[in-house]
Amino acid sequence: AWRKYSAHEFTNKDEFERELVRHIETTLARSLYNCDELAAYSGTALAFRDRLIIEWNRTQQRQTFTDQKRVYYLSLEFLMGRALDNAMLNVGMKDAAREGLQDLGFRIEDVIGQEHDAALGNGGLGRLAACFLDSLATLNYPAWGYGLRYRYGIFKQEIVNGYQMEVPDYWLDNNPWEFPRHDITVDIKFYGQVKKKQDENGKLVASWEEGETVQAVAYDVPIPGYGTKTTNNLRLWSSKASSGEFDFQKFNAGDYESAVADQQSAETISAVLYPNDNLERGKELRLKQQYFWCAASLYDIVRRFKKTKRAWSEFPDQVAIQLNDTHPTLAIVEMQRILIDIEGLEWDEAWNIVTKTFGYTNHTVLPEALEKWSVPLMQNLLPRHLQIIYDINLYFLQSVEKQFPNDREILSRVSIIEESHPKMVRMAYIAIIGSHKVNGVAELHSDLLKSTLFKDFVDIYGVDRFTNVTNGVTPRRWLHQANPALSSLIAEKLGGHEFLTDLTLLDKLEAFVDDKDFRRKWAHIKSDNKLRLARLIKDTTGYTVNPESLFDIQVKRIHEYKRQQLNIFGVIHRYLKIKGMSAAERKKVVPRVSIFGGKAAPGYWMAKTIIHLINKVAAVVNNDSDVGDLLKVIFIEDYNVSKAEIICPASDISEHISTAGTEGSGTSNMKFVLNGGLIIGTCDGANIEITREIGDQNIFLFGNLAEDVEDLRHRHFYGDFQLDPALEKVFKAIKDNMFGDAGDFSALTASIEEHGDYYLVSDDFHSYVTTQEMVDEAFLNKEEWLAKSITSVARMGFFSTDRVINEYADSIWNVEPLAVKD
Ligand code: 26W
Repeated sequence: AWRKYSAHEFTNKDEFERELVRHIETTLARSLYNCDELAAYSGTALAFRDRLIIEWNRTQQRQTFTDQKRVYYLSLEFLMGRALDNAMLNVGMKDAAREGLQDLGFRIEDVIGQEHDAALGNGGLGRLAACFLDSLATLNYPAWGYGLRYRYGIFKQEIVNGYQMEVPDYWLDNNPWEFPRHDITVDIKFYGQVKKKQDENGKLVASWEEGETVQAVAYDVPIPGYGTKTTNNLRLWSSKASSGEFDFQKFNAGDYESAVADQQSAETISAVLYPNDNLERGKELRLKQQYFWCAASLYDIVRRFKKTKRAWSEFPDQVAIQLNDTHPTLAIVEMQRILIDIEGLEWDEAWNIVTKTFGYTNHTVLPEALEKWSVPLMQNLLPRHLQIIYDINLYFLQSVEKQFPNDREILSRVSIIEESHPKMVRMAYIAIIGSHKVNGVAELHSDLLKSTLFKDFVDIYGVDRFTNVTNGVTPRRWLHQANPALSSLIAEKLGGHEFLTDLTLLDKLEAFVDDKDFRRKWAHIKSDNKLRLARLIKDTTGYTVNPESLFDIQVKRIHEYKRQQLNIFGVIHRYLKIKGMSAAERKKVVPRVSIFGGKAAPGYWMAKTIIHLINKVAAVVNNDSDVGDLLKVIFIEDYNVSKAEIICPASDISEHISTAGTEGSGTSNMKFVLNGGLIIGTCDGANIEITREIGDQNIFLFGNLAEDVEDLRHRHFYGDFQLDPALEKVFKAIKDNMFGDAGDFSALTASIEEHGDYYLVSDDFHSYVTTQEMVDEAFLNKEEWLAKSITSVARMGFFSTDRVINEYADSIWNVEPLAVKD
């Protein structure tokens, strides 16, 4: 009976055209005669949206009906990128759309290009959440994402005179992918006081009174699985003023301005994504965002659970909540508050439910990224939550004291409250204490968590609470969508596209490594992808690059620990070397294009200095006729998901060169290798497991190991520091104003020469430069290089988020996919 109402499904080109025209003429109220690319995009998006929403409705019905355990993924960031291409591929109607659009005179690529990226994230953590949603739906898990509907996503980066400028990213106009649910709202309270009250049974209970309320409104985004019937939901909360009598009274009293001001202040909560990556600044508005989103999401989850009329003890059998970093840690405290203050459970019973429900993923060991909130701030904003945190801490410390009766030190080390001025609440500790599993995102990272940051907690809880789930990427977006030619070539060899849902099937490619014809096609595809990137570079920077050159790419957030400075110093070294060569020697140089991209946090001065240096070096090198095509330096502005889809398939080599022990996992390393690029990298994050999978002959590793970092830093600190001689020459060139005013870069050189070289740039410089020379050498042997490229792709099966999600499902969430019959 359902089916006959789904009139807007289309199953072929003609039906697609019918739907497209219907949307253009009626939904958009446009005439076909003045239909531009933007209208064609909107019409196409609406046609596909109809399909998604039909499946979305069916999926939600099915999930409610079968009533099995669901996963809720709480993330402050979802870096989704564009949705249309993804919807077309997942629904499997892209060819119909291509032909239909062609009939109307449009190229599908141009239509797809009209869409604004949904950029509700900073970098790796946000994109990982988006890949997870794709895999959850593809694997038919009943799963919801919960996040914030920022009015402004990550800022748009413009480069002006070599400097980064930030422009607001207002992205919501005409966004067809979200559905406002004005009927799904939650009132969220802030401030106020806690009073003790007697309940009906005469028991003393805490009551959180007065304060201000802000309304959370749900916006739903459908998440289609690839080739499955599951379309899951991403629910994003938007803030607005509560429609209570509060503003009504002000309004009637003639205080119109202040009523409007209240409304604006409420809307501020979900206004903007914080652009800091790995730096916590302790701003009140950020804490408000976190509580607003956690409280709204939990209310929603609890409301759904209560409809089933089950006992509270069954909550952990119905609900798994995963915390994407510590940003949603308040959800633990809020859940405990709901259970004891509102539902009337005893503390222990409630706490048992909470810890069975939550899991916590840590993404970084950088100390400056660990969230701490000042006690006075929390006291003011969330007085009841602070009390509960104190109680969690009290019971926890009591049990630690029992376990380690003669150890005074451990109590202050593991206390949730840091005894500083002001006192601080350590969010990671709440997350550990309130979860049944804590995981890192790559083997080395998880090992470091256990041996350093969270060592005491391993002693307290045992090692079983701590686990590793190595990251992955979705092969749908990062192979099939970003690199359709390679995807088809692989499908041709493997006899179909099954590898897109079972990436381990790629291993069958190894049989073709020596196949001449296959190699030729493989090489062709790489060239085409490099051409595509060369066009993007021409269009956005004006520079012409030779696509025959070795494309060396480093795209990621700009951060000292990721060491873009090491890369650009290496580029300067290369430039100086070329300058010193005879014409005959220059003939032997392997032409190279060094490509950079990435945003600096607006307040991160050193990162901005690195961008500035890259651009100044580019200006000098690219205009030096001595050098010509032998070296080009490119900074691609406004690196984002849709640009990554063009960039990742176009690398010969990409750089993942963080100081050993600092990168949680890295995920672009996987995207580049999956697209047939090789890697130069340190023994850090998932580089180590990539090496294990693809073989160490297929990757260029260099640099000091994580186990040596502490000692090296210690030696620098005590004055045992020798600037690498080649790096010294690079610094001399900078100081001689070769790249403009040396004063602009003095903080950068000083951080290495004078301030202890915390990130070991000098220590790794020699090894980096010589490894780059090995890269040049290897690139000369085209056939060997191709063999490495193909072999690597064949061995990348492990790095699919499908594998990752299945691991979470088995070892942390204990959830099963929902079987769907056709
Ligand atoms: C509180 C400020 C803040 C903001 C964002 C602190 C930390 C973050 C994120 C954890 C930064 C991030 O994106 N981390 C990256 O997460 C990826 C997915 O697991 C990993 O691959 C990267 O190594 C890690 O840097």
